Amino acid sequence: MRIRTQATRPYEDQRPGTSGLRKKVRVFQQPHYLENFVQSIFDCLDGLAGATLVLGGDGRYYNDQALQTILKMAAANGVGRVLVGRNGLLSTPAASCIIRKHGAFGGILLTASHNPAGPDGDFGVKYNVGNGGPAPESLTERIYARSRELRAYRILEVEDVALDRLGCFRLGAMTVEVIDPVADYAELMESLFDFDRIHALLADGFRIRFDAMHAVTGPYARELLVHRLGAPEESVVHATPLPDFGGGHPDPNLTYARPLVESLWREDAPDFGAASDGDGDRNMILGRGFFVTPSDSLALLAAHATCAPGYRDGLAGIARSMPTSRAADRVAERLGIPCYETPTGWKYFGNLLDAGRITLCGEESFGTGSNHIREKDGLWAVLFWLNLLAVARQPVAEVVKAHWRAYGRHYYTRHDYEGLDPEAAHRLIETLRAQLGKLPGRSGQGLRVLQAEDFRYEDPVDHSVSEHQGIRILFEPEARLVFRLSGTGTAGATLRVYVERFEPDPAQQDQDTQQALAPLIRLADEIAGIQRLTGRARPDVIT
Ligand code: VG1
Ligand code: CO
Repeated sequence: MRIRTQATRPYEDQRPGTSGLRKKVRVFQQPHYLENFVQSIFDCLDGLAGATLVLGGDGRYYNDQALQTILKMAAANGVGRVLVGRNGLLSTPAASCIIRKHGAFGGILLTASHNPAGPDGDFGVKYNVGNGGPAPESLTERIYARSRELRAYRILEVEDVALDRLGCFRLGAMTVEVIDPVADYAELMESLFDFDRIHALLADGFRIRFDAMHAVTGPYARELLVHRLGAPEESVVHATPLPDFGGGHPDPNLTYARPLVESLWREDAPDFGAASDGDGDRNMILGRGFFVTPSDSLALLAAHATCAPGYRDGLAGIARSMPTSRAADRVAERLGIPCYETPTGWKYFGNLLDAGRITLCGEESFGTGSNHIREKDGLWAVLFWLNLLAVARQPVAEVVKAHWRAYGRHYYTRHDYEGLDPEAAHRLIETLRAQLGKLPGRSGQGLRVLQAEDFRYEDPVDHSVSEHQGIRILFEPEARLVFRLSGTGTAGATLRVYVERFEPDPAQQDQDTQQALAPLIRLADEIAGIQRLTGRARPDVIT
């Protein structure tokens, strides 16, 4: 076995976005493309020699080749040991859990999350640090800088290795340990939630349906919901991870998880429905004929947190990404705990979690999590909801409506305009930015602008600053518009428009969301000129 130093040329487009480097599979298939990025990661890690890394992915197309390449490169770069999920599978939350539990130096996660997979789909590589969370921006920027000057990478010349059996083997001087992808994660879940109580709920005939969308959570959901909690086998559907996710788009929302949504609106609907995304970190929660917005879900879990054994002692604080609705803020206020507002992306929660300032956190994009790991966690949210319902013994809709009566309702929606001409999308944001100073005081659709700004975040722990994290406009009476461009897309630009309005009056809390927000939605177009600048009359996806 020989270590080869392979000459290469730098690529200019390897800047990680909101969550790792995401590109079309075909981009990753260019000569040395993956290798360059992986070598750039390794070159930026001080103390890698002899260290333990965790490796796994969501099972999508190109995972297999990438796993082999990364293992050989890790061996050539002096890594001591790699823990890899059997068949290369690890959900993002499980990888975070394993990094923490085994005290690993970090981990490489192969996923493009909810983006479609297959030869024409997307692929992604994300580096997570020793706390189990996504690398902070300072590190991803260094990796990017390195990728632009890289001239060579190191790789072990050796045959591909088999990853389908548990156990250890050597690869050059490095140890590879193939581990059960589910065991550590399932054990952690059992330590947080009241499994006996959930078991009793299910035994009493409470029916659930979990849609793994042919992505990574199938084996996790089967183990937890069926084997440990006693739900009937048919409660978990689309449970076999497929390289192309069955041709679907594993994004758990009302648009892409349509079959699940329809089954919850049928006459014989189950009591509870849930889905997760490609890599298992997102969740969607449904009741019978009822959709829980992710923002409400965060607020509800916070309000009911002490019903779960893992949170019995209460919460230190809550954090939400800036575009997420302010429902959680109201709960934090009543609990007398701080609520932090961070830029979009899970990496911004890491410092707050590590410093013990927050216990729960979430994003409007179907992401919820806690200090148990450093990623958002889809099945965790599902189990938390089941724990809550096992205690409340009320339908999902009742639990949510009671919350609205107690705290007020935040009507909330997100409109996505996908595949835009990047120039037009950037012009829209620039135009908005240019008029921010003139907006306060202006009125339209019965709302008056209180404040308009380009969101800037200073991390309260390490004081690092992140600029241009979205344009937000606050109105009176309490309402809000946020505009930002996606940092995870791989084709054209995606404009996200986040719309929120607070409704304190219980008599007004039963409206259709799009109707309740219609004036604000019109205002968004008036202010930002969406149709004028992008040529689009309506969004592609509404969540
Ligand atoms: C989107 C979401 C963001 C989330 C990110 C990664 O980013 O808006 O809230 O953290 O995806 O989620 P963007 O930049 O496209 O808006 V996942 O499940 O892709 O790891
Ligand atoms: Co994801």
